[in-house]
Amino acid sequence: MAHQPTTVHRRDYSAPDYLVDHVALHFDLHQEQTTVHARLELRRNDSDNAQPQPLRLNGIELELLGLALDGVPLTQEDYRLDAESLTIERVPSQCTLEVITRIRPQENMRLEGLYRSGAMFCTQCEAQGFRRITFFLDRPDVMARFTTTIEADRDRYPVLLSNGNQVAQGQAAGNRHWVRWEDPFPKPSYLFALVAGDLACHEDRHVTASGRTVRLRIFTERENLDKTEHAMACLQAAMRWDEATYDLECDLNDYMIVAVGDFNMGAMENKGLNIFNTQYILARPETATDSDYEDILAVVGHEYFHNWTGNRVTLRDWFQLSLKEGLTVFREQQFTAAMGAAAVKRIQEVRGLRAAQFPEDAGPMAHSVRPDKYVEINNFYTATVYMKGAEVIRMYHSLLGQEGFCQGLALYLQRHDGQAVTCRDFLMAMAEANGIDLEQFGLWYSQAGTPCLEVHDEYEPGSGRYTLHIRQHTPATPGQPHKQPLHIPVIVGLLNAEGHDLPLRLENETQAITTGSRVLELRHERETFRFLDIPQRPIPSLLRGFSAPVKLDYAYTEDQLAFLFGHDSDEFNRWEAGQQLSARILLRWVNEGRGSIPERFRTAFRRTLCDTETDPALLAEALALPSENFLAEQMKVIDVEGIHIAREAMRCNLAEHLSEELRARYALCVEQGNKTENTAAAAGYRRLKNAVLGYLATLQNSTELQRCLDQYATADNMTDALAALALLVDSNASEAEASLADFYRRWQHEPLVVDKWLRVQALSSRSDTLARVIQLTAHPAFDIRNPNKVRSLLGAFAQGNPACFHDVSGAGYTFLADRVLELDGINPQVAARLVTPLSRWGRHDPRRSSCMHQQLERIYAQEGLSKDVYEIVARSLDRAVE
Ligand code: B3K
Ligand code: ZN
Repeated sequence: MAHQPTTVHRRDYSAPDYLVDHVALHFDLHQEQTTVHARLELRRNDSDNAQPQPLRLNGIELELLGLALDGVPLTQEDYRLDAESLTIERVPSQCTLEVITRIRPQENMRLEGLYRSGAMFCTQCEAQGFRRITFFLDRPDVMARFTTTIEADRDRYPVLLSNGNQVAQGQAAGNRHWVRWEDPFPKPSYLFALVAGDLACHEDRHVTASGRTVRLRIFTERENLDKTEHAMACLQAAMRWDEATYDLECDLNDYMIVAVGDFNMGAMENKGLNIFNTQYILARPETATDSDYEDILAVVGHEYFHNWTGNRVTLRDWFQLSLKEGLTVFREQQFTAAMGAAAVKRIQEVRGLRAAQFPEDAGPMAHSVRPDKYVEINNFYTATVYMKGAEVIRMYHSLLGQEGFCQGLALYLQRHDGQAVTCRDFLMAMAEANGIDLEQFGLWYSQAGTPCLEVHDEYEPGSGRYTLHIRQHTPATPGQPHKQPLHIPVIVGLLNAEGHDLPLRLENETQAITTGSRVLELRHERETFRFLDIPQRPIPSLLRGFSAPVKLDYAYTEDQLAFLFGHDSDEFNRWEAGQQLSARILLRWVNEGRGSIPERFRTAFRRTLCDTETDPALLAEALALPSENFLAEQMKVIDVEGIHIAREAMRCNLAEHLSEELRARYALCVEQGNKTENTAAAAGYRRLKNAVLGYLATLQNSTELQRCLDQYATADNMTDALAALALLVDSNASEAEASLADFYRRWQHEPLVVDKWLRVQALSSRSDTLARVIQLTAHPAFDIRNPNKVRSLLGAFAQGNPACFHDVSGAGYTFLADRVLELDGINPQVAARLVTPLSRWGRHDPRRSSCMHQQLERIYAQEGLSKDVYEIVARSLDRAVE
């Protein structure tokens, strides 16, 4: 690395020197180039200051064609231009600046700013893409009213969209036309959006609680119009839910969504004009799985909820990112839970948190929910900011209850509507609306690392006293050697020998809480809670619903875990006990050599398998063994092979012993699935059926192989077809090739289905997987410029297939580093995501860790590395980023 890119620090924040009241944009879109004419109405922010600051506008890779101040053209002596900005030394305290720039969207492979996806133009401005469109005060605390005129060829781009309301349109010379949009709400530039294309539209409407009609439109390429039903229903459901839950209505007459095939992330909440990755909009049962349907509900909801938590009230600076993201993820979680299967949702959230955020918090990239510094802000759209951020919001909710939380949110939105604010403003609103002190709670924003709770208990039979001792401890993280105790809500219940919740009365209380659970609030390093009138030694059910993002250490016996797995009234903790129990056995096998499966575990597993009362989707979660990545996190030095072998052995062993029960359950799921009309119920049966099929396939006999082939051949939905295909690919059976070829032939014209075809091969545990992935990078179906393809093939391989990626030869690491370097010249944002698995080098055995380290060094030494990749690699190698 020739020079070190600069680091931005949170402590250096200062208010903008200038504000933009209004901006008029005119886009002239052509195939080879686009001209952008911007008219900025500027005002000095510090007008009392006698020494006015120069006007400095952000701008990257823009060709400046013209500049005029209050109508007077400026010459080169009047301004300074460098690679990232345009500076004018003196401007009047109120003025109009006109800027004409030329950009080349068709060459934009970074997919930031204005770019092309297929035959259309679209934008992505968050976090700092707007500065690639025109010179601007591209920071979230500068909120302007936007008027946008788009001019383009009438045939190629009949649809021209931007934020707000369409206010005018007309024809222009040369078969061109134009449309003008006006956004009534002031907004930061990161929420600006533009789309131009030959798009089809699915239109519907929503009548708000107060009786206003909002026109809803989802735009896609024509061939995808038949896949927008579900997304539309999700949008309407989200609108109703936010009205019913938080009394928040859509504030626009028009709400538009556009689905594009080339997108760096999931979706973007641009005001009134959301732009989505096609993955989170398009679905038909034949092309999308049940989990795709669920993801669409979550992401459509998420972007809609941002309209209040993010857009109406926005961020002062990018360090506050979790203010909108953590809060909006939490709102999305509440919404999807309300739409069905709350416990399954919670399990998946916690699985995700443990798979992505816990390792981040324990590695070189560890940062707090409100980070203190960054080199490239796009690197901080992390699991910590999003997922741990949502857990922080959930803890407010646990402490305040739904009503108190609602009051706090209402105060926050009312107090800060139209403003750009901080995480602290949110905390103050929550505290004031509820009349409580949340100062200590604020540490959740500034302290990185996953706290650990060590719990001990004592029971005094004579007096009926049961005592919980809880000690909290947060390990050091880079730059934060010492941690302070946090304010942590721990929801607990106590089970008697029959498995029922005991009434809970703490010392000094006159009445017991009879609902079974209660919130214990930790504030000090050590806390003691003494419960009275406990008739017998109870089994504690701790951290119900995963009430805080912490690790729990309580010396459960395996019998107790099996008991909780069978009886806990908290569905999350039932699942959790099962996971802890199987993890315990598996880790024992890894460390001490394989033994037999304890009878109590097999019995518990059988009971789950034969349970016909519980939601089948929940049973599927309970039958799934902890992932290899989860098990890896529990080890000091990760034993990749040992974990893989132990986990496969346990799956086989369970299948061999319970093959009758598995077959019966498979048949029952098929039968029940065929009978039901209800799509959610049918999805539940499918999930359980495919979990069961996974066990049966480990038997590797011809009956089970045939079962997979039959399911693949007869499936009328993608969920069943893909589940069977994945098992066939894993099985090494000769038929697998034919199925893969069949799948590709059938779906090669559906990019999202081709993504699944790539992913299923990248995730295969077969020993030739790396060779196959390498081959696939040369297949016409793969395109390194398309982020979905990169994530499906390369991302899935490096993150989701530890056994193959960590092949002891180190070939997986070299391959990944090569792809990172190749992609860095094309799309740095996606390249930086791809490098993350290498950053965990410190967790592996000496041989692997030195191979991984070597590849990081190789990337680091590359000339002209992007800021994005540089930052991740430098931090991973512990090279100071100050
Ligand atoms: N706010 C966007 C993420 C933008 C990422 C920029 N690198 C999507 C979301 O969280 O809703
Ligand atoms: Zn978001």
